[in-house]
Amino acid sequence: MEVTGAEAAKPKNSTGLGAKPNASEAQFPANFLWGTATAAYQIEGAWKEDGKGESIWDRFAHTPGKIKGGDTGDVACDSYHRYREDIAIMRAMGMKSARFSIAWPRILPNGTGAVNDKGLDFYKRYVDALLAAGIRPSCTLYHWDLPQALQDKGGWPNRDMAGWFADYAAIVTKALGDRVTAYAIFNEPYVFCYCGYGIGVHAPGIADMGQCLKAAHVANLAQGDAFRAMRAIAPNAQIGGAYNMSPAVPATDSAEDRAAAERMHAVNNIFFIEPALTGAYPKAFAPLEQMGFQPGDETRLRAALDWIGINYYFRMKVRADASEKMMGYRAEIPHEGPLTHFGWEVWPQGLYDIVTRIGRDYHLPIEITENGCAYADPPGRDGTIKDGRRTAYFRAHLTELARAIKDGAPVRGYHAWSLLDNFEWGEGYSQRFGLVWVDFRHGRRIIKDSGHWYGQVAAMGAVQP
Ligand code: GCO
Repeated sequence: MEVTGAEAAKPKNSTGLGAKPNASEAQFPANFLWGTATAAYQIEGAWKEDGKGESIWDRFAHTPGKIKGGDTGDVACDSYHRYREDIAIMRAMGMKSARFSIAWPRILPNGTGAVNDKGLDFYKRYVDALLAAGIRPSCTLYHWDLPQALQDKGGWPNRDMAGWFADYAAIVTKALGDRVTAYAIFNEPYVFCYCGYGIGVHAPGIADMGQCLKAAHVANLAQGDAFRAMRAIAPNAQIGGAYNMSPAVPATDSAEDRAAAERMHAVNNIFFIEPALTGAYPKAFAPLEQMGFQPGDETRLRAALDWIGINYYFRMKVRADASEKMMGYRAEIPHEGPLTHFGWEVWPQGLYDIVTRIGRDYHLPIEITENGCAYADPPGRDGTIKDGRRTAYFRAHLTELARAIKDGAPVRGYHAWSLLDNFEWGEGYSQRFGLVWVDFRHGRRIIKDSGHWYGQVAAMGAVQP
């Protein structure tokens, strides 16, 4: 049969978008953790309430020209006040796990020193409400909102950050340790180092690769120091991390492009996993001197992670390029598959590819900590939101995930990004990722058709035809 352009664009061995999978091929384990993910700065609002200190994202978003439309997280989804409504929605959708993050400046307004009890109390109430709803709290300690006071002392490139972060992690684990059993130390350390210090499109808005490399090394030291501090307080907690990952596809079969793809895998996918599990950076990329590596760091870097979180959105095509002095490659999102509103290629097989590789390389339990898509489908006259493309996206990706599990990948949970439409960093509120529509003017929430569909998947433990 001649393969048409559309067919050709469809990922090989994947259901592609809109295809009807055979439900028997998309079953999940009985105790699979179905969940959603959010982050403090993106949903909470209350940016200076109850003693909270300023974060680098407050400062960045209040700086003219940094965020599309001049949006800020000052109010966001107002989840600081409406969290019980959010949790009721999670419960109605049959969720079993909720990824949320702690805003460091709510706990330590100046980053170190006096603890703000009102901040700790908020997260204790949040966790208790999740537990009362039968939902496992999955707590991310750092999803990018650094106390501005610590950035004023140099931020992540400053080696003192490792100790300050470990102290903060200990305070939170002590406060929540009897209620929370699942922690992610960081969310996407590659992104907050590269986008925050390397190219400046994220807070604190610094574009200096030297500072980026130093920040990456300090973040790895902080991951190790925090892991040891948390383990000492909560010996039975599941302590891991959420890492952005894209399968690195060589642009051609040449040796140069294949080597470039491996360098990209080292830099983009495992730069914060290898040091934790081995004490050493990936051989494909280890600029130790530029990172400020010191004797003894190989011990401090170690963190015997209990699980690995994968944030998957798209694959990357990688081409060797000697003119790119630092990494020696250029990587781009291909446009062979359909594109989301954000312009990201929809490539479900990429989830299969990265999950099977990480499972094979590390043999640790995996949770999909983020996967989702931006589409702007608005409420119809009948008040429902017919976001069929988002349902097709999740159906195709979950089908690939079920295939990976069937082929032996140790995946125990999946968190859709995101529960709510929310503040999408530099894009402000222009990119809607939620299973739930948020009316940002009045705070109203409406579960989208995709959210109802996802709830049925969670109830059935299978992707329905
Ligand atoms: C990330 C962050 C999320 C984003 C989501 C969509 O992966 O960048 O964890 O905060 O909002 O991924 O870009």
